[in-house]
Amino acid sequence: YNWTTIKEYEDIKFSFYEGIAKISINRPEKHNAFRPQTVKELIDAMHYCREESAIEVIILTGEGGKAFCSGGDQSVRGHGGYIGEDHVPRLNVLDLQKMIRSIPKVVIAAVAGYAIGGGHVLHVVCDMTIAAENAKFGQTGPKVGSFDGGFGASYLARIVGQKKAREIWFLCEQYDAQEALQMGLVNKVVPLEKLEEATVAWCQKVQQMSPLSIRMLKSSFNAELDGQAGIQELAGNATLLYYLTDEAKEGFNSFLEKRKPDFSKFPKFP
Ligand code: 2NE
Repeated sequence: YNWTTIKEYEDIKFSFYEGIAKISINRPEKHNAFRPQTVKELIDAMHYCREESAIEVIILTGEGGKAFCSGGDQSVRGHGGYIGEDHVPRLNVLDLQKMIRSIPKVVIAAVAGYAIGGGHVLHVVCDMTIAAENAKFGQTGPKVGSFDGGFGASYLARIVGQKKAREIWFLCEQYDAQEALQMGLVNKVVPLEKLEEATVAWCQKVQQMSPLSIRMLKSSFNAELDGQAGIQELAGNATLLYYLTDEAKEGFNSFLEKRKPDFSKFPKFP
């Protein structure tokens, strides 16, 4: 694939091919562990993806074939969070998780090697996951003095069930690609050398679909789980659709024309 660079970063690669954006964590020497800078860049790229209409589907992946992401970079963990150049402790990956969930485009995780700790949660919050045969999944929080009780626990439990999610967190074991497939944690397993091809093929299938339909579905799936924030997202999309109607246009046109609105001509559905 002829990926062209969208923007240069320090810790990630961000490229484009025929409507597909690929965001790839590029710290293979640390199994793609993220530091605050990495997450800042991921957030920036995800924001770009949201705003850029030429981007229809997003792939989240890791460079090197040995790891998707091994979670927070333990070497920069300090008092109260992960510490960057500004010396401020952060857990900014939580903001990234929310962005992946609420972006109105499908995000597919392409996992080769380790998806561990906070890196595991990143694939969990993606809409779909394609795993290479060498993929390894698991949480390590209770071993390394951490936990993700947000999407990392409750959403994980919605995916694999309460018993399995508790096992994943309480035992901190690693699961291979086939085990992950069996528990519904990933959608598909492919040989490592086919990972990109399989992921791009799924992107291309999604690209054939109605974007508004995909957008409504994604926010509908979220609404069921995300409480008022989920309903807000779905309702925002309902407002978007309403703004496209002549009925809504009559409302603001009447205001601008300083007259009473006439909604009588619009259909009343059963
Ligand atoms: C991923 C795993 C199991 C791989 O093991 P192995 O033996 O294949 O590789 P190795 O030698 O451990 O790792 C290769 C290099 O990557 C670094 C290692 O230190 C090593 O570097 P050198 O010693 O060769 O210089 N590396 C790997 N993961 C790293 C990390 N997360 N931070 C910094 N350096 C890392 C094995 O590497 C492993 O268990 N890694 C740690 C996984 C982990 O505990 N992650 C943090 C969980 S907490 C979290 O992510 C989190 C959260 O719980 C809540 C909110 C936000 C984040």
